[in-house]
Amino acid sequence: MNKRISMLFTIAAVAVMGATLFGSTYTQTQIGAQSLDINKMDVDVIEQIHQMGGLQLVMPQAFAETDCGALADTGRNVVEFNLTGESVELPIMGGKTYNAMTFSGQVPGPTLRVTQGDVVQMTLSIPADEVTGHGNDMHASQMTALAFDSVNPGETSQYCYIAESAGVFKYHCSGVHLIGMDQHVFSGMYGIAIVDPANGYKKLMVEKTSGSGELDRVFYDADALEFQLQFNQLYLNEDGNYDAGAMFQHHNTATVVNGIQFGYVPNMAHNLLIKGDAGTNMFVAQPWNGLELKNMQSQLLYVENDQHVRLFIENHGNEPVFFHIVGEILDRVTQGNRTQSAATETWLLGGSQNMIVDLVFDEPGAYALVNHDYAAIYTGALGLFVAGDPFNLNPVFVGAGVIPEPVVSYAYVLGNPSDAVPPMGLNSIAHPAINIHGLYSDSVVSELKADGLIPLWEVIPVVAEMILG
Ligand SMILES: [Cu+2]
Repeated sequence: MNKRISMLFTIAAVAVMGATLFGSTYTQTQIGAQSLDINKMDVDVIEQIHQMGGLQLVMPQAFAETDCGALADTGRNVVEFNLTGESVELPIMGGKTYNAMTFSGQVPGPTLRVTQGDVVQMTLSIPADEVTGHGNDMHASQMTALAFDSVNPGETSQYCYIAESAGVFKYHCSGVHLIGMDQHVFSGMYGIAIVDPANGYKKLMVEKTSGSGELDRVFYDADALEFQLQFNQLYLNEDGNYDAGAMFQHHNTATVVNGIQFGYVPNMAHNLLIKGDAGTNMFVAQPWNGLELKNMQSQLLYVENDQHVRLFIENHGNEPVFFHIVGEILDRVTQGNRTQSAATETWLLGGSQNMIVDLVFDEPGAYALVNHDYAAIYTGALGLFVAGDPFNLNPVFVGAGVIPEPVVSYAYVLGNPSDAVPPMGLNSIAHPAINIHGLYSDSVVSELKADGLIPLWEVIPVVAEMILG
């Protein structure tokens, strides 16, 4: 049945149902001479809907598929976003693994980045050998929720929408016809879509005092070095399977940032460079500490001093996130494309809520990003930004010939972790280098390596050799 005809049938079915519902008064008092056999109509309507495959199957076709063709013809920029739904086993802290569900073999799923007004063509494919169906509920869209319904193994679904609103938006698996949605999301099926404002981002204004205390304003260009931080929880039993009972009681097993507990803390290479001994931890929590952990080995987030830094933050979890950076003030908080606060210490994100934080790290140092809920801090929601050269490593790197001259950020030597770096968009400053870090399947790691990202587990021994002679 073609789309136009099926849509007409839908309209006809609704009209007939309306006549049936109002029939007892309308048909008999107003058009008594043509009164209908209501009992007979009921049977016809149900039979008609049944023949069409049910209303649920007709409506997505009428809205989603038709729109893909129509939107592309408007001349707008069309961005394709292709995802697969895949169950894989992924590591968790303590040398164990858990049974993860992923978008495209990684947790969180790939980040979509578009500009306000773009058309997004979202395609979700489920491999034939996948154990369950999956769907994709895209918070950046405004369309019938029926489009987000699950896709069976071996099948593909597609919908299109216009990214009308700027900001950060969650996307997540919708389970199998909504059943198991919690399991799929907490097993890893979540990600973000960043929609850049059509006219770009605003300059950042920071109030400062100077001289003997006069109030001054410093303006930073809209271009910024950007990171993405996605908060969530894991609810697991001993076998690494999702524990719904624990979720209902809000008893999480772990708190994760970009899928990993304590993913952005020092590792043995940092111990060696800063403490002179790979085995002496320089930080209280270093669980992902060893080259054999490859892309799972913890990494640090490097920024320059006096640089405009922009953070895209989403709370995918069941618990609030009290976002705070120890030793820093959040210079600007934006939600949607409206400024919510400036020069604030902490900002609260409820479940499925997001923000953009703009800030500048004035002094060299290590700054801890946390969910300032102590239960979250101690179960994994803790990472470190390192600004400038607080450990005086430039002479070490230059002396060993690792770099020709001092650098303004360790990112120029070691790169920033790939899972914390969003795709480039309007007003993005390119990261000096990016290393392979994240909760990835082996095939994702191979792809990133082929794309030229740095496998630090191969590079660090070479750098260490250069430094130690
Ligand atoms: Cu799913």
